Amino acid sequence: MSLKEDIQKLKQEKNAIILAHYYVEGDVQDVADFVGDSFALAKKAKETDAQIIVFAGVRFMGESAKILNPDKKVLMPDMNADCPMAHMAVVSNIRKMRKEVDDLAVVCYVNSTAELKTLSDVCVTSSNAVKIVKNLPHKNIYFIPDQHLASFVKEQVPEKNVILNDGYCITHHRMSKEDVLKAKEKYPKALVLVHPECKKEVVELADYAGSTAGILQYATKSEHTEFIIGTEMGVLYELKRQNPNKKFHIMSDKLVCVNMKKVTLDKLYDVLLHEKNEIVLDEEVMVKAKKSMDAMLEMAK
Ligand code: CIZ
Ligand code: SF4
Repeated sequence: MSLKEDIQKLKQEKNAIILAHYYVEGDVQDVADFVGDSFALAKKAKETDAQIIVFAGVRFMGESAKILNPDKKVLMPDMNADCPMAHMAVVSNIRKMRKEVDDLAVVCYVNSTAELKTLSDVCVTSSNAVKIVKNLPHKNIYFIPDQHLASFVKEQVPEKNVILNDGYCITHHRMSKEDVLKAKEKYPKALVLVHPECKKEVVELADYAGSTAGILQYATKSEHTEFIIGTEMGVLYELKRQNPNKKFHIMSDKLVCVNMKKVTLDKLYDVLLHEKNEIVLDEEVMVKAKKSMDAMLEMAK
């Protein structure tokens, strides 16, 4: 039997489900029960009846699945697959901001540690950040940790005072205006679709900016047949699968998230077999973080 078949068999025996992010390798996406962006995966994690969730993604995603399913086992193929941006907000700054700014909501991108979520009023993903910030009753919004998604939201919701933090995604942050122009020169007929984790100078040159799910939907519905993609290159696998007759070019070879690529089929099989690398969180952290995750799920409806 092949490794993929072994994984399928083990999954059934153990009543396990595999959730995979678009950014992991294609062969890992192949064994998943569901592939999606972090928002869709968080919702799936909440709906499942499976006893074990294997999360093919980075640590904050596994933590979010655990927060929404405290009674389930959440296993990570590689515990070192962690997102640097998830740690890029300072607890004392959040506390200071709460003291100093009236009528303030702390809005936390889900790409963040469980601890940061406990200090926030509501979580958001790139799919729902604009909608949620728009609908919050507060005038002032401290958006953590990503400065670029914050700046994208600020632009879309000018009626709010969105205060930026200095975090960023090390993968998307690598893209510059020059990378967009170079790609456009190479593929002049292609539309440019980017993730709002990219810098403002990149988003400004794009035909569309949105979450990975948004990019997929845009490319699939569009009458255009050629696209330059400004997000992690793993998403090309699903773009091509859904649109075999369209052409997709990655904006730059630098768009690789090394942490997502730590997830491999071998590791996935091993953690499922031995039920190891379980996400364990402090009870109080889980309860507090769940409040901001639940607030997101409610407000995004
Ligand atoms: O950069 C990431 O990790 C993204 C875009 C996650 C997600 O699906 O929102
Ligand atoms: Fe983190 Fe960026 Fe990798 Fe996403 S792509 S997991 S935000 S480093």
